[in-house]
Amino acid sequence: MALTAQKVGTKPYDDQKPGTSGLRKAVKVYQNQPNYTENFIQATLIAGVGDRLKGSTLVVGGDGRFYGKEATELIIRMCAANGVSKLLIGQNGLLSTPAVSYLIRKYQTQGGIILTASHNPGGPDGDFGIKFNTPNGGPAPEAITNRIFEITKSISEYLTCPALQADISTIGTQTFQVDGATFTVEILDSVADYVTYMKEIFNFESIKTIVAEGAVTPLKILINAMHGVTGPYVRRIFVDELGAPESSIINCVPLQDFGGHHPDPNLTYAADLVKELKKGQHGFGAAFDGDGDRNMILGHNAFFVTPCDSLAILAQNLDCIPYFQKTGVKGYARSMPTSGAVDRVAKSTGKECFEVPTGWKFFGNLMDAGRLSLCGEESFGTGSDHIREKDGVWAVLAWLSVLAHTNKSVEELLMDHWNKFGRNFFTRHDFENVDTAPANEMMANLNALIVDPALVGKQYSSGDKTYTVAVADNFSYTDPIDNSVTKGQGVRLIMSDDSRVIFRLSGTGSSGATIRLYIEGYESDPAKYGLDSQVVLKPLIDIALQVSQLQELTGRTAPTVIT
Ligand code: G16
Repeated sequence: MALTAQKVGTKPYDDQKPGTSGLRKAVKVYQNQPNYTENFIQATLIAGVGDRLKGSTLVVGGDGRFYGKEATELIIRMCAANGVSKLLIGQNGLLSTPAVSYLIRKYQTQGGIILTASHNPGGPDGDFGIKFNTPNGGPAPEAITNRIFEITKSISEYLTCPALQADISTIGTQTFQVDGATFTVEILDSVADYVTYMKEIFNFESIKTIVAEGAVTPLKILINAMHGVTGPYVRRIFVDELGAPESSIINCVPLQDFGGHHPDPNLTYAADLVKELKKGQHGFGAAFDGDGDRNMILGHNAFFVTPCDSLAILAQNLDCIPYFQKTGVKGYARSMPTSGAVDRVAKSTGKECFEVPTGWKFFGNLMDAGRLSLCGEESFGTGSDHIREKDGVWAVLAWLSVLAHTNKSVEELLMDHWNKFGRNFFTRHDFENVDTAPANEMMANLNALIVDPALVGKQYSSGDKTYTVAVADNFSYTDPIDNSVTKGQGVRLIMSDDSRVIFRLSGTGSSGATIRLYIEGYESDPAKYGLDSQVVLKPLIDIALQVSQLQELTGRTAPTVIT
């Protein structure tokens, strides 16, 4: 059937500024406002693909959350009308964020659109999100997201092809004639390409020696997909390929509302995994977020590996992974609030180590320039230059590779690291859904405080500890590759012993403000390595609350989440 594109008039919205990772809003914001989604998609196509739009190929996929199917169908119609030649779409619209990144790279497309609000809750009363990734497979840099925002503020029309009906449930190719040009929709097996790639990166035979049913040195694992998009990937990789028993995987059916839970792999929201691991029957546990880019690693008895330590452990052991045997290890990076544990490994291995703002998009340039192999963030993101997104399943396969290679337990690997480098204690306290005005006031006060020359050298005491402020600033980053400057990325008080207190407002929430308080303290006394980080860091936490007046301003007496 011959189809025609149409121009549809629309009115702009003033709130479509992408945050840390795409536009995240309540589902109702997208659903109940005329053309809200269409406007953002049209702006994304213009700003993200621009001159290359006509005849382009794009990847489209998401984490299966509520409203994803409607948005996928809408994107198909709009791409057809905008002159895109081909879309590669995961079956039923399902693709993990790392899988989208890989497909963009593998098929050399002009980018991709990811439909996810990541770890935010889903369902009709939850959140939805739209994110554009560039041809390198990574999240769009700020130059593009700022341009998207500019376009959304003045958009007056979008293009669509209302009569086009594609079936996204059946694997295969469908073609349409739109204004005389061929438009192709290819529905892919959501997991096949990604699984093949993981088999190239890792030595599956080695991992099998510990996880396969009947293995000689068995490690009982429990992998929790939290009803996010990773379910089918987890089943195919851990059960079908690695031979782990069916009982090793849980919550593997993707649900539109993630079973009513918060699909965020941390000690609070993955409490069911923690509870199960505490029974002492498993040696390894892991969970992923809704779109599969985050991971949490636990050892025996739910021994918690902070994402900061996870990065450092992997940094030290990458050599056992075939991918890095081939590419070599170029350098490491972490986001600014992430602890300096990996910096200590970098120092000992003589590699470069970069500190970037929060947001995976800041790692891409370094990877493309061949200076970065492994990076991570305290927000449960770990990944490498195999793609340009963080990758939860990859992180678990990397951990299992290290466990199989070293024949050590998770806890032993951590103890080895602390014994060699000392322990960077780290915690993050989140105060979620705080009123915006007091949160902004707190940040304004802190910004005023750090420019006071009297602050450097000032001493703060709590309990038996006294700290002297050595550096006070708001983190600013100059990208070493393109020299772009990103300012205002978090207020830091760095103490003379390198302890740090950092304040930031989250850029991924959808209502109110979320204050993130990051605390890091270093200990080189082996007697303290086994202590609870909340106990060790209490003096710094108290000082942070005292300096910021967080409780007085927000009325919050306790964080909503502690990691
Ligand atoms: C996103 C970004 C991450 C970032 C995280 C936290 O994660 O991809 O790079 O660290 O947000 O951001 P914020 O502290 O601003 O909330 P995800 O998993 O939500 O895409």
